[in-house]
Amino acid sequence: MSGSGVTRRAAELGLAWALLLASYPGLTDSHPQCLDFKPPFRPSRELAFCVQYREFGCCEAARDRELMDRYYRVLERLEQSLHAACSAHVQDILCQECSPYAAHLFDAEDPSTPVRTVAGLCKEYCTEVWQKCRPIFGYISDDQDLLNLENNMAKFCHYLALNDEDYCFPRLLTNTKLTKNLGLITADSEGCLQLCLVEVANGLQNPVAMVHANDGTHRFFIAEQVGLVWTYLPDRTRLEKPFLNITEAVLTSPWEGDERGFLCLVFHPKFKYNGKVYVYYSVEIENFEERIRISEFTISSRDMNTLDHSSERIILEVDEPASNHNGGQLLFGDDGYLYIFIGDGGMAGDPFGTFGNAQNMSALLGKVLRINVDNNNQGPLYRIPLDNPFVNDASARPEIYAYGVRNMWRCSFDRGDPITKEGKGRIFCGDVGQNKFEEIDVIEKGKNYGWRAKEGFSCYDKKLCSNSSLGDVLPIFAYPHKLGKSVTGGYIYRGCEFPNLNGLYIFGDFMSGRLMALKENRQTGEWQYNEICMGSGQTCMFPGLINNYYQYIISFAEDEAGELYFMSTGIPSATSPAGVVYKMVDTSRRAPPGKCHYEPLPVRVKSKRIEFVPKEKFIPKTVPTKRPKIKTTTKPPTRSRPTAQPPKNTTPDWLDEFLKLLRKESGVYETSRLHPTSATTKQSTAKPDKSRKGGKSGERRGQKKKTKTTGASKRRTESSEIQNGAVRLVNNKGRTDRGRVEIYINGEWGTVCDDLWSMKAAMVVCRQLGFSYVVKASKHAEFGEGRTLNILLDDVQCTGKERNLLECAHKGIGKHNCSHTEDAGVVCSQTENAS
Ligand SMILES: *[C@@H]1O[C@H](CO)[C@@H](O)[C@H](O)[C@H]1NC(C)=O
Ligand SMILES: *[C@@H]1O[C@H](CO)[C@@H](O)[C@H](O)[C@H]1NC(C)=O
Ligand SMILES: *[C@@H]1O[C@H](CO)[C@@H](O)[C@H](O)[C@H]1NC(C)=O
Ligand SMILES: *[C@@H]1O[C@H](CO)[C@@H](O)[C@H](O)[C@H]1NC(C)=O
Ligand SMILES: [Ca+2]
Repeated sequence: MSGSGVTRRAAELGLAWALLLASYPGLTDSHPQCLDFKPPFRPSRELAFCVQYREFGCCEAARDRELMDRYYRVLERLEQSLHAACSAHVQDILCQECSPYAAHLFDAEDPSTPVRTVAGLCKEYCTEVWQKCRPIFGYISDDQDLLNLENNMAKFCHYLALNDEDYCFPRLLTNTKLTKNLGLITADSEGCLQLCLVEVANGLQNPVAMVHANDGTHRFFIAEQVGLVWTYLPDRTRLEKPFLNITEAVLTSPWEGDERGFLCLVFHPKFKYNGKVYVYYSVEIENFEERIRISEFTISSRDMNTLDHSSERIILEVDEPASNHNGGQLLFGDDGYLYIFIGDGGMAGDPFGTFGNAQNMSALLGKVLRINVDNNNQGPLYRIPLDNPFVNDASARPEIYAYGVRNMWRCSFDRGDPITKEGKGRIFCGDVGQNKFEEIDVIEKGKNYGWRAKEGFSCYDKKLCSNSSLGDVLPIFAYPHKLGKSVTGGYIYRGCEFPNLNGLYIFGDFMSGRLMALKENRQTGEWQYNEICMGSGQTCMFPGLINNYYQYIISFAEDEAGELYFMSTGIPSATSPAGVVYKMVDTSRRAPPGKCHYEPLPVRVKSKRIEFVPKEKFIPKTVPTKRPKIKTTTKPPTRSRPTAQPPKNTTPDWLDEFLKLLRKESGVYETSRLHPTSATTKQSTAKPDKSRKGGKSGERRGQKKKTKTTGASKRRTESSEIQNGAVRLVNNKGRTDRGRVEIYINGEWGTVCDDLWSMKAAMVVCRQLGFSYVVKASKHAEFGEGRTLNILLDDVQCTGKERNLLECAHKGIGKHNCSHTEDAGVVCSQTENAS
């Protein structure tokens, strides 16, 4: 990329920020934030001093105690005669550190200005305190600039005022805009819950699943549809050697929307003791016949981060009459049994046999199965749990746990409320619909979920549907295809970090990219729907958070601690590395600091670590986006017409249908404009129809139109064409303007030694990254040691005009007399006077 290109991009970014600020003149959105740049919380112990912030604020009891000590020290120094008039002011002023708006009050959000020593005070209040209690400031603050103004009230109070008048103390206490709904999830005018994201992993090829081992290590394992599983350490570094590589055995293709492939893995609940892992994938046997296979693998005895690839034992195989609807979920229940969620076998309208597979109890397709894989080293590979619902029905397969399902794509067990355990053990599934409705089901033993008699709440096969012995269970929720065309089931949030999300079932739609939530009303048993959108305004303006994601939501995940993630991609092809894993973040309230702390058990690593480098960016947004309104449908549709064509039948028919669908969609969603013309350039034999997958183009949700041009395909070329001399800044503070300097030379990233490291060299780096100014040339590994990398440059001497560090004088690539304790860094800035 040329230098002028970089500058232009920087200029655009600057413009975007100017627009953002212009559209929020009075910061109309409330933005609670603590001095540590994190959301406020409810203290875990009662506060004794700053009691007005005991329900919600930024102080734990320890800090409250320190403030009380400070208060008494101020009073000790203060003349006795002033105590009566001033002690309450001293307390109020000190306690603003505990306000949920502390970051605003202390002007801590803008890193280019120093954090204040005294909270921003409204002019009237400041005047009053100055007149009555002027000496207290000398005991509260050590800011000489402030104290020098002490004799001039106007200047003094001007110094203490905030640019944003709404936020000053004490006015902000009575500003209903700021206090209303404080501590609750921010919802926009249409009730859309505003959440934010953290990028956790990227560069993945259709990441279909992310699971943990439940062994205390807090590792996570991400599976790609091609048949690769990667091990990630809790600090998000990836291990170079795959956990599993069965790409040779897995049947899939690069065609967008191909549903075949490696679909899931799950760790045995006693994995820690037996080392067993189960996987679910597509295979081709002779004559192009296809099957799904459920296999067992055992952990390698030499490396706890890889499976023993020779240990595979096939537990179960099921013939797949068509290449779509392969199901693909494995879960272990609290009962220790393995639950398997299998699709109806494919094509449209479950056409096989007399009334389809899903209602045919002799078929395993279209079912939820439950088997016992414990103690299977001798004897049968699995056994039937004695209390399976159909063990006594000679005409039914004994593995069946529930039936009448179409293509359940992503199911989860509810962990239950963290305190009461209420809800524990419920199974939630998203069942992909035919051509009208997508549904969410709660799976119970022996129950019929209706397909193909019903789709959602409505009849699909009228004859079956009117049969009084159907006895089916309706979904807890269904949505029409106006809102999305392929549901991706999620999780009930039961994590620790975001108390407001507890009990919300969060799921999405693969086609429309919509994120959604259901919350149970425990009195009525009804499920209340809310859409989830990316936080607007300042909601996501916390360090390290982003507010946009790629549209094709493939799967959701929970980590070992119960925090929630999802995976999506801009290009839904099994060979396109455009997949990203996001962690969901609610900035309305966090758990009290320390509450969610855990110590992962150590992991012995035998392969190379690949450090995580986030690529996604926060995108300033100004215009709230409109979305179509939801209406829950309980009425049967006027007609049900299977529109799908058989698979492996590449005709323009389905493409036409598909394109129509895309065009229709592009009319509906302002936020998500698809590019139908590009779909004609791709070949496909698997028919996406209204099934789990399909689609085209790398749109992002939660992103402004203006930035739309940075689509997935462009990003792809960027990442695969890193130029020699490219630099990146690495730090653990989630900041983009500072960090350890890492440089890319001949295919590897490495560090730079700080010998002779100067502002001029730092200037070269900052300018390269689009910043106009350099604040600091940092030395001695201020931003941490890049220990996993090689030290590539030393004795770098620049004039400041070079395009990159390679053009400066240096000792030679890889030649140095340094250690990582000398890693160089920079602090850059867009403005001249930053500190
Ligand atoms: C996976 O295994 C195949 C051979 O079976 C090999 O060609 C490929 O390079 C492996 N991939 C990785 C990432 O190790
Ligand atoms: C039910 O499924 C079995 C196994 O696939 C098949 O042999 C049988 O013909 C089906 N029955 C009906 C009524 O379709
Ligand atoms: C209704 O379903 C039952 C059981 O599946 C079946 O035996 C019966 O023939 C069906 N009746 C009609 C009218 O299709
Ligand atoms: C490395 O060499 C440079 C001169 O090239 C010297 O200034 C510096 O002190 C040396 N550093 C160490 C750690 O030996
Ligand atoms: Ca159903």
